[in-house]
Amino acid sequence: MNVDRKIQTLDEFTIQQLRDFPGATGELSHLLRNIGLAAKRVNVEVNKAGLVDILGDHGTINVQGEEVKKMDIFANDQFTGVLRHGIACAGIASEELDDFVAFDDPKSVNSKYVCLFDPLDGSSNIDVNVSIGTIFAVYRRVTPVGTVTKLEDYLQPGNQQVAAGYIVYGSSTMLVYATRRGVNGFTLDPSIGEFTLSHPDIKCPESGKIYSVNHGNFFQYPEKVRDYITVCQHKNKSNGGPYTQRYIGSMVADVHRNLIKGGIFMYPGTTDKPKGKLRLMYECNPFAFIMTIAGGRATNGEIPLLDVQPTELHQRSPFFVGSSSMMDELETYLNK
Ligand code: AHM
Ligand code: MG
Repeated sequence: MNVDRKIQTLDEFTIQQLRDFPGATGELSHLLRNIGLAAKRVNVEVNKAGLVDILGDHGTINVQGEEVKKMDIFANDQFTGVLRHGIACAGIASEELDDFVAFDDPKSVNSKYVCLFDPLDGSSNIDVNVSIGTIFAVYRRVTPVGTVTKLEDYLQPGNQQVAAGYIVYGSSTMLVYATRRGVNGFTLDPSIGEFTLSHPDIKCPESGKIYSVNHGNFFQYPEKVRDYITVCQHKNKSNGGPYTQRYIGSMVADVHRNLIKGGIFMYPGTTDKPKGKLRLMYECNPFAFIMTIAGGRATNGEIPLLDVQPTELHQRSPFFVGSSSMMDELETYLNK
């Protein structure tokens, strides 16, 4: 088979971007390549999930007090493994691990980046063949290169992210990542086993018609959030409502769709869980960064999400993210 040279692989793309920065070391390209590699391995297993006995609860409870599926552990091992053995990552923090892992081999301590990730988000959807994903955030460490990383390297506000991205294992598998220069999406071409550039320079439409929220929790949401949701459901000349409600229950798939089509995704606090469900460091922050670079916005309901100073690796946060004009509309209610 002749490879069509119009295609651009993830590796080629990141290396080409480097050329614009003569002083760049290429570490970020390496790191993204490693993430792409782990994603391909996870993708193979996710696709086989219906065939082999890798489904089901692993029988342990993770640090969030939730049941862990086998695939969560497999994905965690893949991402941790490629980053540990690569040359671009000094340490990781994962939804599946209580504490961060500071790599202490000579290559890793000389790396300048740390990576935080949720290896398999929406994993309860695997059993029913619904899209799931991986989410990651990359920060430049604040401790000196040459030493092992410390907690302060991981507890940085989202506005310090160097890159963030996600992989959606769906009808096709896509890797989308953002740096300050833009957001680009790559679709896995299974025939050559490469992520290829399919969605260059993604911009989130300024407005949209989709709102995504768990309606089952409606009566547990703060009144201001309920008021906004009610507005979404009504005819409204100024915003072209009523909007369409779409909620998959896999944030990666829900926010990916809203990023491409325009929309708003919300996981507010509830009376039972005032801080909501989602984790700030490896679920909310990466999407807030991606959406902001793409022209949208994100808030925790009080301040821009990216400005939140984290205090714990696994802290939760209410989360609202989406098209800029829908976020404006939401905020008129939140600020009332
Ligand atoms: P997980 O990390 O246990 O997979 O949970 C995160 C997922 C998100 O992908 C999704 O948006 C949310 O949980 C759905 O939660 P709910 O069922 O409460 O609406
Ligand atoms: Mg998750």
